Amino acid sequence: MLDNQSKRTLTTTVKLEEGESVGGVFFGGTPGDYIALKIDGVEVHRQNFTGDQSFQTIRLDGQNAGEHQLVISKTTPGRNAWVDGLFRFTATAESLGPKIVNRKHYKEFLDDRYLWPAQDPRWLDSLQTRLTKRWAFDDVKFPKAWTKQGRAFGEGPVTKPIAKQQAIRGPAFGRFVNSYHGGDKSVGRLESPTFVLNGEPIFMLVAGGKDCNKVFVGLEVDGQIVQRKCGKRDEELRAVSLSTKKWKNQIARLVIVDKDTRPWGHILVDEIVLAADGPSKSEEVNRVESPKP
Ligand SMILES: [Ca+2]
Repeated sequence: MLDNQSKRTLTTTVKLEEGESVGGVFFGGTPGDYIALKIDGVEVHRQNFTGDQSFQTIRLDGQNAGEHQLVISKTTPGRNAWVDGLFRFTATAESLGPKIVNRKHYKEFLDDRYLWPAQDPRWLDSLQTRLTKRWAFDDVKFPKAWTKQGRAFGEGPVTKPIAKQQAIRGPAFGRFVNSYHGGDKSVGRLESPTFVLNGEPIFMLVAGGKDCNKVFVGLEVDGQIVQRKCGKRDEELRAVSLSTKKWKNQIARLVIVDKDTRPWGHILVDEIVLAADGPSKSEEVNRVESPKP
């Protein structure tokens, strides 16, 4: 962590090979703060801090091989900016993974989030070919068209444990859904908008209580919960998947339910993705183009 209370600008030298970038994460900062790469004092890539209190990815692409200056600039005296885990790496859009059809792909996708800023067009392009839907829960409010009942889920996704909640482990990134608002005794429900199942799996991170009848993420088809997942009575976000094959072409929605008032009556959810339809990379030889619904 860098607490640069006293200095307004930190500069260090970094030698980059052809095609290398500097990665890392930042947390906080105030609007106007930034991290940048320069060559001979001329800026070649800058990322501005937005002041959002959640983890965001740093990615600064070098220009040619050679010596660059890495600059962290803090504009507001007395306000901190946190920058951590800076590293050199080579990642091209081509190296981004294939369509997410298994848990290994999903975990690679989770790792990729540390390399690509959320708004990087190459990252967004790659997601378009890999995913049909993604709910990252990284905004202050719940995603558009999701509905909420009860008070357990609070006013929106959070960045950290609430009150006396234990530390949260696993690949939490940015914000996530947490039904611990008001403690275990509170209840609530979140519902996604409806969507057509394409037969591909749905992946997500889940933690919290293990009574899947009372606290779970469910796939609802025709008003029935046809699949459900819950936690393991701890706060570790684990990758789980819901198969949708049996209900292909049917209309469904996801529900996140907390109707448990007992100890461990809460659930955490993050990073829900629906794999893209169409063939995966290994099947592309026989690819037939079909219009997206
Ligand atoms: Ca509860």
